[in-house]
Amino acid sequence: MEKHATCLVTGCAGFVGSHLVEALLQRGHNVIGVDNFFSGYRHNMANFAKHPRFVFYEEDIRASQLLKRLRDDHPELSVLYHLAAIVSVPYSVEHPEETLEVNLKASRDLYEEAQALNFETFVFAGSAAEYGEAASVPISENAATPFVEHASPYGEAKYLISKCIEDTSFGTSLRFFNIYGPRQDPSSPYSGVISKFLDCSLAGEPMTVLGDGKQTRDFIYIEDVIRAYLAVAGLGDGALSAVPGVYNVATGMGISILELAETVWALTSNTKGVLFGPPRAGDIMHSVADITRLEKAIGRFVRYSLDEGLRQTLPAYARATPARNV
Ligand code: UD2
Repeated sequence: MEKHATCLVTGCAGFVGSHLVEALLQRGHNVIGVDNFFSGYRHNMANFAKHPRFVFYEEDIRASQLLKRLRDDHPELSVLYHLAAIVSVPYSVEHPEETLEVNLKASRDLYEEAQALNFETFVFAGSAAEYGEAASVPISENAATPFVEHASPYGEAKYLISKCIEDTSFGTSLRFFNIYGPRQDPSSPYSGVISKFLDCSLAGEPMTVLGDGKQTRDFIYIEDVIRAYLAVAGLGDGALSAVPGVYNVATGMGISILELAETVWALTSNTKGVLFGPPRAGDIMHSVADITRLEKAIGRFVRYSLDEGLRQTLPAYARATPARNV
């Protein structure tokens, strides 16, 4: 019999969170969403805000007794997807205390409360930033150790929560590399490079490559990310029980930023090409994941090549973008 769970998604108005909510609702689950619109947008929830199996709470994850109050309102709540965070690495460097309050303290409180309330699982949005500048690629999960020098409070906090998960064997941390897809916001100077390249190309502007463009990244399409999210909570197509542990989520294939620009250029018939800008402070050179551990646990979860993923993403950037701050 198909299992129908009640899931809490923190950060439900964000790029990834909103895709996760949609997928859970499509599969018949109930979803409680929490967001404070610090970096998420109400328009990201347009497809499901009025869905009968979705309930929204405009709350900060630092609010006292948040999980207990939600559980009191929804006694069947048993799965926690924790995506809410300060997501900008540069912002985290400028605001270390606020970052540690949200990404570390509030996250750890939620994790401990979920255990105390006997949740079935807690799925955490970890990051490739947990590895700092890795000694070699592809990067396996064991490369994150207490001795890694994190370039930002963002990376440090993500690592400490993943470590709690590893040490207690309750829940799952998914260490995402570079995610892309529709709804990724291209408007900030630190937005994901794919969202910026697509946005510029379709607006007839040149793409800006920061540095020499030889730096590599491992880009994964949002639908493949969601497949991993569902599977590790036992809500995917395969196993019906949660898969605890810490796992990389990526494709295992690296591409240089220059090659990425060429791919986008070919796909969009951009006539302006690229400009070169100064390298970004703190940029890491190579970031490509070893995904063997997650493939062993949930099977093949990467279905989109970069070219296919970009083709799926393109129409979302071609449409007139709605006002972004509503
Ligand atoms: C990603 C994550 C970040 C954190 C980090 C950990 C995204 C959007 N960000 O940062 O949250 O987890 O990994 O390592 O996934 N670039 C250009 N032109 C542009 C914008 C960027 O050349 O207009 C370059 C940039 O200098 C970098 C590469 O593209 O070398 C990727 O940049 P990014 O901001 O998309 O992602 P990254 O890997 O810095």
